[in-house]
Amino acid sequence: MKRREFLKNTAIVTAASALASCDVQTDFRFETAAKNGGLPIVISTWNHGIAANQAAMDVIQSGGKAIDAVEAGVRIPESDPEMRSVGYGGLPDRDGQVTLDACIMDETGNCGAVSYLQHIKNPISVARKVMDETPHVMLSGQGALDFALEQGFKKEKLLTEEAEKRWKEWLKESKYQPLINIENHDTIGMLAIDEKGNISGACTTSGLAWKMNGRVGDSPIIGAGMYVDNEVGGACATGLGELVMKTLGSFLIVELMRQGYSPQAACEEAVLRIVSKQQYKDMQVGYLAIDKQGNYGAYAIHPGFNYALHLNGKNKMHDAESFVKK
Ligand code: SD4
Repeated sequence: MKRREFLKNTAIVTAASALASCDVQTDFRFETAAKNGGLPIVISTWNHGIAANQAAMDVIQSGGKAIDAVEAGVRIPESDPEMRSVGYGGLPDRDGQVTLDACIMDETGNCGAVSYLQHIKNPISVARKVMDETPHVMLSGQGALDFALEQGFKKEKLLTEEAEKRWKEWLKESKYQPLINIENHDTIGMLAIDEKGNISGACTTSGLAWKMNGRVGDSPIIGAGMYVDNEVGGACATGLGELVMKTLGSFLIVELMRQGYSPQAACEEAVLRIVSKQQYKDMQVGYLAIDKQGNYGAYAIHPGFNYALHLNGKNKMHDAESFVKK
């Protein structure tokens, strides 16, 4: 048996025993068929990924690098006040504060992140500055804001009238309950490979609406919300960050691909790690992955996760397969 098959079969046995020992449904099946891709490629989460992919692919097609492409791409939903879950216009925490998380990683393994950043419209560009201009990986809260202002970013009010109205309505009941697939435009996670075959990724969010003040999710955590290894591939996550953080999902997916899993099989295994141990009934997580050749994969806990794929000159939405079937 080839090593790759052996590893995959071992994973299936492990998965089966995990399921047998836990009270979870057992209609799990590996959708292992690789989704064939190519280069260059840009893939990103949810409907807002279409416009973001286009901005990223424009950078690549004009000879730019993947790292510049992913930054330019995710800035589009960040700057859009209609997007309730990313950047400007994002829904606030339960105290009415819009707090942003983002991370970015390039083909050399360099990375930067910000968490609990307030008042700055494009946290991904602050994360990029952390990567390029500091000896650190992550800045948080007031320190991240001070750094952004030093770097010339503008302090702005991010809570739009509409988001404030929604918050005031929420306050009437003040019930915290994460929702699955909110309106199909959640966190944006993006992965890209440029003409030179280099891989980069970005992830940015206003996090879960009505979270506790101070809560930071998976999106700025390198290896949780996003991870890239230029020898192997990249992965990114959306959904309930707590579930992603507990399993370090994006790092896991890249390491599985290093062992021979296809991007699709790696996303499925990462979802299985969650559902075999955690309550997942009302909780969504979606993963995207690409390998070095531009093959891609997507998988979620529940139906409803979709992603935008820019490949071979076409930029289209696709529905991801899921652990729970429709
Ligand atoms: C978080 N993962 O803060 C983010 C939110 C998200 O789809 O992705 N929602 O937990």
